[in-house]
Amino acid sequence: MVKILHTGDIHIGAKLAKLGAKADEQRVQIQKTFEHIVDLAIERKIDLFIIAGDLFDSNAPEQSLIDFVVANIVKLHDHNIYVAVALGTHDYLADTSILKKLPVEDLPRVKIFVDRAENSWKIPELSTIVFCNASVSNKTSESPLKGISRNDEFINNIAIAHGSVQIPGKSSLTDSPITPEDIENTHMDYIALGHWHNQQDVSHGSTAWYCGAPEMIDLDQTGSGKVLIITIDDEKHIAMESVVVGKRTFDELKITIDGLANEEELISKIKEGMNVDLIREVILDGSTTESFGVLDEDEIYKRIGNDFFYLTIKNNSIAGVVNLENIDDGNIVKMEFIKQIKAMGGDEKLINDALTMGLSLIDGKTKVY
Ligand SMILES: [Mn+2]
Repeated sequence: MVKILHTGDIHIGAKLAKLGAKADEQRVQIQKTFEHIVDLAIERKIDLFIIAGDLFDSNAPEQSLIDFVVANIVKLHDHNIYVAVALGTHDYLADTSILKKLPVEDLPRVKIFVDRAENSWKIPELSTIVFCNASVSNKTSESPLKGISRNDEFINNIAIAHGSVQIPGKSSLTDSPITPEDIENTHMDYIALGHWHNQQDVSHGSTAWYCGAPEMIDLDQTGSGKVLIITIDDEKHIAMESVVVGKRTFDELKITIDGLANEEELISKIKEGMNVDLIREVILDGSTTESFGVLDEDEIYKRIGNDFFYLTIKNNSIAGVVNLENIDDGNIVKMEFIKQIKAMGGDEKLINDALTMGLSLIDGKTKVY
């Protein structure tokens, strides 16, 4: 039996620019979550700890971050846990590669796959062999599973690959592509994948999963915040367990503004399910009614922004206007246009449509009922 913890895409040192003033706090959280995963591995008596690429966010992390990672790898090693680390697309193999320089060469239970010529690691104590090709570039059309095939001298055959499983229309051919056939043809017992930040099962003949980023690092991750614990028993039955380790979560909330009577109603919709560890992106569309008045985003941030870890509003809605007298914002072209269309007279709906089209061409925001 072998018990594996599979994580990856930790992105230690990520800039997290999209989180603005909250970026520092989340950067610290990424480290706390990594420590938590290490403690989980010790507590759960893991045999093999896998990092499937992008441990670091770049090849030039600060020294304190390197020391932090090394201390945690040593901790795992000293608890008799084998540690296998793959390069990713952010910390890929180059002269400047940070993973080449980690001072872990004296640790017999640690393997960092930085040598293209040496893509397997034999662990007789666990009757296990681990395969991994080092990523030499962050843009390649070569499959990271290239040339990997089963070695039956070992009971458990595990591969690590950082790349993009090919889904028609969704994935790029130069993004370290992995086809479903690549997965099947390796005949591995388990393939630990990294690169996608949402946890998912992509098994095809061989069992293969993306572990997902353990902590939120970008505003597109609804399936991050977890690691996988895989137990392969002596009969080769595989038990998969997904463990939540991340503190912050992300969600996207689409709200159509039509039919909302006022800002109060909009705020109560935005607040649904809120919590202080939630990063929420609200996307507004539709157009406001007359009673709604002018949407004041700053006011919303001021009132409920602090009830989330981070709240961001993408306003694609248009402001409905009934009373044309109220839209004099000093734009001469706009006011002249309104004057001339109104002077034409005739069918009211036709005039309103003409005003709506013209005004939205001028300022992109105004609709006339
Ligand atoms: Mn990544």
